[in-house]
Amino acid sequence: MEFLRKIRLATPLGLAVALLSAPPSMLTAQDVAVPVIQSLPSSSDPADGFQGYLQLVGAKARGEGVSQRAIDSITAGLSYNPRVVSLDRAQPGSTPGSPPAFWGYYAKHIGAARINGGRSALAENASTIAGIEAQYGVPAKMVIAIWGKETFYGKIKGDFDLARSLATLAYEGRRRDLFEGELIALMKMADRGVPRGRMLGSWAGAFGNPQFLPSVYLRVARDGDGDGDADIWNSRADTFASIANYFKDAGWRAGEPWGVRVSAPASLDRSLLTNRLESPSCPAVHNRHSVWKTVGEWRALGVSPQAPIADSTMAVLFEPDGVGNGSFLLTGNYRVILQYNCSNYYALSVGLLADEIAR
Ligand SMILES: [Ca+2]
Repeated sequence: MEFLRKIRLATPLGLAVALLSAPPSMLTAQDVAVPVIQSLPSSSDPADGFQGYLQLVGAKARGEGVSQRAIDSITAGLSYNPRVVSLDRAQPGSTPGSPPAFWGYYAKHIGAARINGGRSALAENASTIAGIEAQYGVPAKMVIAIWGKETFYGKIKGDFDLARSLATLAYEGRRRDLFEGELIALMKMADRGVPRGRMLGSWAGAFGNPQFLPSVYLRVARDGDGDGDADIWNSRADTFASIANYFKDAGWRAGEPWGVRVSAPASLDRSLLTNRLESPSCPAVHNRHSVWKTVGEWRALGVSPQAPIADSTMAVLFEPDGVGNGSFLLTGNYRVILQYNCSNYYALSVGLLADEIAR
């Protein structure tokens, strides 16, 4: 079996299946050993083929107009990083059954240090962030909250080589389309003049104060301080402008909150409020929200907002930990936070952190 296991690891899947599915009476070790061993690489190291794969991605990038110089600057000397793959495989998947409690998550991720850090950041950058709020129509507290949630106000940006991480994750193949596209986007960043030495970030390829992926950087990063460089690693003004531009691009409506805490009567029949439309994107997140109603309609059902919100605003009801454990009305702007990271706990934490920062 050891022999067959090696075949399975080291040969193309189709060949291994053909060999393994042959009737045992037709196979002897010698029958299969000669042709198979000749086609095997010298070891079953997952890094075999990595350099060849980089050549293929380089050719694709050339087809998209990336310069040879940028391709070389990203791929030269690159090696497969097994640590990135083990980190990726250690990611918790979605577990069936009841989701974990929101308030436990919130207490773990949004403590006094993050709230106080946000208040200080808002005060220290008051004039810069006010200008960006005026230009993009996105509240300063939202921009600061994203910065705080993503990198603890710039303290944890990651020092993995982005090219190496993205190339490894693309080659490993579990989500090849995503990571190969991001690797080519990184090459395009090099063509835009982003220095190779600045290209550091998380093991999963997100970088800088806002933890953008390369494709997001290309689409929404902005120069906030006017030096011609969208430096979201080192410049606060560039960071704030880029986060605000992300929100604006995702459809943030100025003057509308992300949502509000509400008190909702226990007698409210939640079964009549279930949303039966399947969302095309991350349905598990959206399925936990109710149908849309105006705030005025919610008020008529006895739902009472704890902060100002216009009666004409459309909102869904969300009770992450069930009836009596915290209720929220969420607006279209909550969906904008979900576009940053499609997780209810992420988006709700960012919204509540923003409100605490501005309190
Ligand atoms: Ca700049």
